[in-house]
Amino acid sequence: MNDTWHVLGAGSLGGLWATRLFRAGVPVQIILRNPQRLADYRAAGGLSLTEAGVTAVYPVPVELPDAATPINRLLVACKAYDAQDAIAEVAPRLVKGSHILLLQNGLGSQQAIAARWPGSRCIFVSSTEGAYRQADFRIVHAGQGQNWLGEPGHRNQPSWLADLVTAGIPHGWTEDIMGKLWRKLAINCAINPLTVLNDCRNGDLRAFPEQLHRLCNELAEVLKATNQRDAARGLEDEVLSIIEATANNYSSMHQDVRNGRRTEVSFLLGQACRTAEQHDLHVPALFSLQQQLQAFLHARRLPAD
Ligand code: NAD
Ligand code: KPL
Repeated sequence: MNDTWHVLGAGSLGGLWATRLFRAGVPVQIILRNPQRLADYRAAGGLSLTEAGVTAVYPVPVELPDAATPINRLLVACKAYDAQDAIAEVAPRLVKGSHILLLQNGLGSQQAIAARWPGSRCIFVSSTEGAYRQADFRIVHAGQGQNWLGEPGHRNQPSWLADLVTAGIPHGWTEDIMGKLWRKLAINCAINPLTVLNDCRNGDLRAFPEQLHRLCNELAEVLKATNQRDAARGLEDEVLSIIEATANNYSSMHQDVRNGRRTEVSFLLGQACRTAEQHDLHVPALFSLQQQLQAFLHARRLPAD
């Protein structure tokens, strides 16, 4: 069995995982999109990771999607809207029973991937670690956090979790990965769009207690309708404490918009609104937020889905 970790997406989170695995001596191979990216990577001299102000460069091996080696373990670290297409490019190399780890935020892309590649085990990951790209192949580890891993309907922990221990990647195996993903989605829906529409830091949302209250109530109804009662409990309290704990930060969606990048709105607020529709829920605050956000994105020529 080939135990190499293939990392698809050498951006912020993919780079953070790949460098930590590589420096711990775990076999890892990054898959870059095309020959141009390969040339850029070679020119950069490897992948650099800055942690607590200290930078080191790691010559993590790279390859193209059409390389010949089979893939047993694939870590997909692309944005949710790129993940399916990216996997399709390496799909002929996936061996039967291979494991695909999906790091995407929000929901929707994971289920679509699990349905499209039934011959692989899809492990969903909910990450609260923070990383950003200073430049291409230059990653900054900006926030400590946790990676929850799980596979809906499966209890068995994969043996490769030992590699995460070796690499010092914080993690926990959970039988309730859908609850973790839904909870994070709801928190992102309550906070991120409002920071975009008001062009503000998370802490500035203290000025909108009634809107937050309405949104959290509606999000809790959506969670309950999709059998996520535990994830609905205490949602507003957690949203308010995250606003305090991250008061000086700009949300990830705010940063995407400010940098003219596509957001993952379709997998966050879009997913919440689609789920509400499927269950005939009356959620006026969520729909109004979605409409305002879509108009805002259209006006800036950014995709609204
Ligand atoms: P990113 O934009 O920094 O990195 C994505 C990478 O995927 C880019 O390097 C891009 O070139 C690459 N990519 C896209 N299509 C590809 C293809 N076909 N083949 C090869 N590479 C391809 O994104 P990120 O911030 O690392 O986020 C990845 C996912 O992790 C998102 O869903 C995000 O919401 C989630 N997440 C990120 C963080 C974080 O702190 N960055 C934290 C939690 C969750
Ligand atoms: O996860 C976040 C993000 O910015 O995406 C926070 C701000 C913690 C909650 O929405």
